[in-house]
Amino acid sequence: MDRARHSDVVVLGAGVSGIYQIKRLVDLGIDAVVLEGEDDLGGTWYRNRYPGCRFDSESYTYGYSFSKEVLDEWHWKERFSSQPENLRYLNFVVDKFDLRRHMRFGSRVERMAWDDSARHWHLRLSDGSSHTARFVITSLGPLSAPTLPSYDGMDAFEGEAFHTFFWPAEPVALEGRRVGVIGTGATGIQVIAEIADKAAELKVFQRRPNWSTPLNNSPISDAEMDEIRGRYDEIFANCAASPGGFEHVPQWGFWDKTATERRAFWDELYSQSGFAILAANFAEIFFDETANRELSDYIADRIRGRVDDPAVAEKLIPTDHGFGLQRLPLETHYFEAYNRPNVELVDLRETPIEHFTRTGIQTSGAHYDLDLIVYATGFDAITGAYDRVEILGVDGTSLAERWRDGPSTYLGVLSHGFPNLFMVAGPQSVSGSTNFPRAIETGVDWVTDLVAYAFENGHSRVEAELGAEQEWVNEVIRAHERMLFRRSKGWFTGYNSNVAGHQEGSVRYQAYFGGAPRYRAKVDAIAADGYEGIQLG
Ligand code: NA7
Repeated sequence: MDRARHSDVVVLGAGVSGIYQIKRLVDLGIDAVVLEGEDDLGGTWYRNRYPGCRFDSESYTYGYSFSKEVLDEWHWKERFSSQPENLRYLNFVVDKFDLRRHMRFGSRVERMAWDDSARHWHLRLSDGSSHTARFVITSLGPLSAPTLPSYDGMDAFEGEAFHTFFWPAEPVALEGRRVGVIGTGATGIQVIAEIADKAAELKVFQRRPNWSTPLNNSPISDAEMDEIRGRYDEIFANCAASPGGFEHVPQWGFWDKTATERRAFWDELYSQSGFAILAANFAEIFFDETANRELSDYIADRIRGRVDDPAVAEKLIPTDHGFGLQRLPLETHYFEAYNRPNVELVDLRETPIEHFTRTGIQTSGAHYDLDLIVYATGFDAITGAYDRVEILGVDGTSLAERWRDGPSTYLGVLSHGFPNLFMVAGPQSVSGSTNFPRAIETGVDWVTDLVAYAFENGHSRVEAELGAEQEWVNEVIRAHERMLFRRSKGWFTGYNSNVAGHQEGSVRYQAYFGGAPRYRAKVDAIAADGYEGIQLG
């Protein structure tokens, strides 16, 4: 039998958080390795190669803040950088710190079981090999478990078909081809806008429309980049002080303005870039239905103003949720795509998909002949990546079972019954609700300090206390229930029509919505207090 390799710490995943995590561990001289299932590093930015894939966060707020050298040397070329550039950036960081030698690619962990007598995790990889580790840190990513619909006959389709997550690395021909895209979330909206003028025909199969506003991307010149570099301390301080981890900050005061003043303010925000319209808006829009309704009406008018056919415009306007109450996709000429003669919106609420055929998709209204079908159908978000590994804790308890009705964590980092397992960007942390890298730096730093503390103090077993965990879950629930989106059918509330238990009517408390500053204050206070709520043995 294969002898298991051992590392003091195993990090799962070489994406944005895994890269920073291994950097911190290596700097402390801790024996650690990253196991990555893919053939190379990059996580989200390695996989999602679909046209139009890019940041919705300002590039310079998304990059790592931990290294002055990286900040000085890296030039972001666009305000919202694209996937190829983002992957280059991650490779640049990894090469700069020579981190690749701490990463094992093609190493997908299928099963991990806690051995309470040996006080280590036993990991089994898909190639049959084993690994043991005192501590396991998961950097699995919140959006790394793609999901497909299950329509009859999907396998019978003889053209090309793939999920956006698996868009091939080699160029995919679009010219002269009839393309169908299923899904109009953040991904669908990016890909549709980008390929509308490239495909011969584009059919968009839309179930529920999403609100979407202009990204307003632009290049970053050398001079601008110099100015950004000079401002990095301020930029990161601004991000740290804002609830969403952006430079945009919401303000209370909706009712202090007249309706005319509010419209003028929104005109201004609509022409700004990124999430300004969401995150620099009146705070009331997240809590007060009347305020949210007025803003939604404003955005609906904007959509009407951009789509030539009024009937199509109405189909693109959400009626089941208010603006900003699901993850807001940002777009570049998305609505104008529907003014093109080669683009057709197929409203699945009027004419549902009945089944697939060898040559396309049959709805209740028509048959659509297609050469390529793109599934932009989203992810089993936040907890899906955990469910896809068999994780067995104390007494063989399965994490997937324990979380069947929703995750239960202490601070989004630990889960009772699963000692020495630390999650970076885990469920019920702020990473699902804020500018991701800003949140993961908090998570990685905190986990690294805890691991170092355990080693320094000879603790070989670190477990969340059940009572402390329940209190945290209650805090997560309270923060969630205050917000208008509490019943929205989006991925950050755990909704996914294609995953059992995540469908309409189930409420899953997936992320902490109390804001990044409050989260950071909380976890820092707990660390300062000798890790209150955590049993160290
Ligand atoms: P999302 O936001 O979950 O969107 C998925 C889309 O796919 C959404 O429009 C769904 O419609 C649609 N969908 C899902 N299943 C089906 C079926 N069975 N039939 C028709 N349409 C379907 O995923 P994204 O990838 O766009 O975005 C995820 C995150 O990735 C994003 O926030 C970024 O941060 C990166 P529905 O709304 O369920 O009616």
